Amino acid sequence: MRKCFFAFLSYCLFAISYFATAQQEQSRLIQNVKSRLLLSLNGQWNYIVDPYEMGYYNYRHDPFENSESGKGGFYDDRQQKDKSELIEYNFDLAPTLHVPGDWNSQAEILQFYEGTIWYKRKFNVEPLGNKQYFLYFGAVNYEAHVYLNGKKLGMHKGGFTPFQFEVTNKLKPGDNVVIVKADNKRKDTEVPTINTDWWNYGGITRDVYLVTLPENYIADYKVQLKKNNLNQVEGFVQLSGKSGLQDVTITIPELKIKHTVKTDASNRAQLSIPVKAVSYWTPENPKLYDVIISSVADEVKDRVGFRTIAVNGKDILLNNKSVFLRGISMHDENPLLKGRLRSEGDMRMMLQWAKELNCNFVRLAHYTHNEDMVKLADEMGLMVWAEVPVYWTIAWENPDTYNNAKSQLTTMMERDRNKASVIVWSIGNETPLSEPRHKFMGNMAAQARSLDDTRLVAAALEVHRKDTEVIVDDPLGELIDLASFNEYGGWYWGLPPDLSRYTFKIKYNKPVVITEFGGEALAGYHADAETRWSEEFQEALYVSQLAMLSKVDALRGMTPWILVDFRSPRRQHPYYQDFWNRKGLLSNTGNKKKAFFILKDYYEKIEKQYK
Ligand code: GCB
Repeated sequence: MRKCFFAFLSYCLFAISYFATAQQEQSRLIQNVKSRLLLSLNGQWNYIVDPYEMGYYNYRHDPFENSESGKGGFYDDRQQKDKSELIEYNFDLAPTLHVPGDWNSQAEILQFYEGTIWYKRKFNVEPLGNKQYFLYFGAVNYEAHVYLNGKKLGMHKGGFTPFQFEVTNKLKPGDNVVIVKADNKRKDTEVPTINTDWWNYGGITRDVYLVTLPENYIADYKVQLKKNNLNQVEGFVQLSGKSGLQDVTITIPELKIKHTVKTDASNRAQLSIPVKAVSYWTPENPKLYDVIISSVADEVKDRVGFRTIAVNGKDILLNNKSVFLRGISMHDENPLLKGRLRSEGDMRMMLQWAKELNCNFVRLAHYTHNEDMVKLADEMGLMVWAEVPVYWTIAWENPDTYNNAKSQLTTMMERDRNKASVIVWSIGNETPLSEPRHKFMGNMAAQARSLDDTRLVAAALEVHRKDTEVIVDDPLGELIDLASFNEYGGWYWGLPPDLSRYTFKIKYNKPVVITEFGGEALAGYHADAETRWSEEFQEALYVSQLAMLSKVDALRGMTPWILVDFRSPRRQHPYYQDFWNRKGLLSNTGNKKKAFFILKDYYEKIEKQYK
């Protein structure tokens, strides 16, 4: 009996672990996917809104996937064969949504929708025997179950990072059907958790591709300057599968570099290449070099900038020169569409506004933004603060929550490891002090450091106050590179004229970067500077903040909150807000508020000082 029980137990454990692995997406993400042979699956996808998840669960609320026949779910795309057959859905008659794009901004009825939507699209392919194929998703918010030709490929959680499934042996010549169940229900153990100050846009929000690769393709690589060394490129090339020992060549024609190395038993080659006469990447000179990586079977091209970033005492050093981070925070949202940024034009608009503000830095808050955004920052000369959605009150003691956060951090860092613009990895925002949180965040910091020693690690911390002292002493500050914190003087505490009385007490001898300050104004609403919600109030707040912050000796940057008004369910005032957080320096229609010009002038002065 006992034996029987143990056999049963070990069977269960095996089943659970098998199921857990089978459910995961493939781990090593294709580096620089856009440079590959792609079949774009963007465009119109049919969709079914499914608030009760009846396409996933049967009437006993058991998943169809687990039932004996495995039949009945919407992933099957069944066609009615005879008139009497009962099928209570039909993708082909269903309306369509554009991919990439959130659903909230595409149909009025979906504006507040949180739950499951099923997507379907057909594509045509003639798979070749000597190629490998992957289905690649730039991002789906939040939980995605992906099916190809009625079979489950797997599941992915996390609304802002890419994932892929190998489909080499699962494609059919001719028509193929991909179905995605996207579910954006908020849950307290997820990352982010249920409470955020942004819109929970659902759906397939970023590009979808079928990627064709040769067998033994170049899966991943890193080509960046070594830490603190302007004359040495360091990195690696990782080939897929069982590539065997072989030569890999890195060519940077403009630098006259052609460097060949051998892969080892794990199909990996380490790189260490001396370089000279490099035109270093800076915001003023966003120089990118063509880099070509080739192996026996494959070749991939990238455009890479070379720069170093470090801190020394109170200074931030870009290529060994002290810089001031003239930044602005932004969400991944086009206010004109009331939805996620969908195209290069949308992204350029946002970064161009930052440029007009005289910025050299952007905080891509509060989660991983589109890879194209970071590429544009590379091209346009904007340094980037990249962040994960560890925001406010995460389930600090839940191991799955930690693993999820860690995996989102890892994926972001792997995706963007060759982008010169990214100088800071942020592990979270305004996380409240407690022992479990400190452990969680300490592990996140260690993970970030273990993956990349060439960039800074930071987080947006909180402050507390005693009389007129603003105190920054969060123990997490010891583990990160910047004294980076949010403070809402003049809005959530004090009024703009009071700020001149405040001073900062900062525990660490590190460069100070104010990751948020700001206040709300409804564009076009004019009154005196004492009247909240007026442009004049916001303007006075910026004037007072900048005067107060200028007294901080170690001030080396800021990313005020925020470039443009953004949607948030927490912002309920029917007249001033109407579901918009109005802290933007631009309105949701792109009008510049008065405070925009205060910050712009301030940055102009700072730029001259740091020339
Ligand atoms: C914060 C948060 C940010 C909010 C902002 C606000 O501290 O980091 O996500 O949107 O304040 O407007 O209150």
